[in-house]
Amino acid sequence: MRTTVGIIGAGPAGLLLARLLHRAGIDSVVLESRDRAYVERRQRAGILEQGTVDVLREAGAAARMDREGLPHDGIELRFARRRHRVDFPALTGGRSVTVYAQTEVCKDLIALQLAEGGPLLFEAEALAVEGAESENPRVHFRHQGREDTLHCDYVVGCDGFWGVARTAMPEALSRVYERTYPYGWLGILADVPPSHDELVYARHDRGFALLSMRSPTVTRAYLQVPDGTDAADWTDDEIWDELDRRLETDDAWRLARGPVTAKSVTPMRSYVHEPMRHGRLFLAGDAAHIVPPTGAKGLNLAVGDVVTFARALVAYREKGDASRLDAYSDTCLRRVWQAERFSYAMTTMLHRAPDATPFDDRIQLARLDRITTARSAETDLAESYTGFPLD
Ligand code: FAS
Ligand code: PHB
Repeated sequence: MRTTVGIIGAGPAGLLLARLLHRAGIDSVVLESRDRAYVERRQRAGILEQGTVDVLREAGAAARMDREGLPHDGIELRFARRRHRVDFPALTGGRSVTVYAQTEVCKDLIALQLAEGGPLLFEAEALAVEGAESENPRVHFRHQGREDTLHCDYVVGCDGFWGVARTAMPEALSRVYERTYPYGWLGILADVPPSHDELVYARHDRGFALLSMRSPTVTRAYLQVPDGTDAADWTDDEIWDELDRRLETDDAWRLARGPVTAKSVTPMRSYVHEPMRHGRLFLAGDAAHIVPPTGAKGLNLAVGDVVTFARALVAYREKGDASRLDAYSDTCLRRVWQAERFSYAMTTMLHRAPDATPFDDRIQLARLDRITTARSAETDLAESYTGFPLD
């Protein structure tokens, strides 16, 4: 099998890359180890930055997002029973975000790829990447019980944190930066209209809580839980009771409860692998970096990486200018580290560590007080949340 760009992984990074390359007349093949149903069902991110929305529109993949996505002009910070709204357009000169689930983005891109794009092989597991330092790297993969090789000009590893691509980066050239957190998120989906029209991020002495949504009738909510928690240890009533406690206010606001249709625990990690390129092998998305979800950056960073790669490859093929390809890793890492900074700041400001002292509590409240009383601090949050410019 032969192609120009071999893409490992059909998450948002791999699928969007295939779409952008298709639109630029560059052929690619996507190898995905799981089946279509799994990829389309896997609950993950829910917030699209302005830049991501713009890219999906440019790629002709936004019809359903424009119909069903929920534009949001702000979020609410909640702490010490206080409520503070962060007005994105007012603080950023017009930027906002859109609530449209990652599952839906993937469904839209898969449908387009199968209808118009190059090969997208499900249940095709990449086993190894070879020849990254040569002009024709190869991906060995297993599909329908048979091993095969995909010969490429470039390989882009969009295979997530547990993928195979990153293992092909020479250890001697690799630098890893990591932080793990002593807590995770217990996330639920519930068939009940969201109790607030924007996302609510709550800092509470009992731990963090987030009220999000998937549609006008489906609530998505998260609770900070100790690392290693099993979702089955929490009854639905216990989850609603705890959300009620952590989202408490002084006014008449009330949390509406409903049937929980899914619950799972997500561990929290900050991780960056440098560099994001080795020869003809490029890493994009979670294959190269992980952010804790508190800043809603994961999916959006993955989009940023593949936009940078696609534009760089087009510049090289059309103008013979390799400078953007050569700068791929540095360009992405500058954006990645800003997202790591913001996600770490939101996480440490809003989550209560098991060994937190009264001093730590006060510092968190002081950080929140600063954001809610100083326009400069509030603007930094709004700019970071709505997204860093794509190159
Ligand atoms: P993905 O992990 O989405 O996709 C990688 C793909 O590669 C997968 O389909 C995988 O099956 C495939 N693959 C792996 N190994 C392979 C191999 N050897 N061969 C072929 N295919 C292979 N972000 C938020 O903003 N909000 C959230 O609430 C949120 N929740 C999350 C919950 C979880 C459990 C996780 C893991 C992440 C969450 N994120 C969240 C972050 C998430 O949105 C990621 O940033 C996003 O999925 C990254 O997209 P990709 O880089 O495409 O990687
Ligand atoms: C979500 O809706 O899944 C979501 C929203 C905001 C976050 C994380 C997750 O920060």
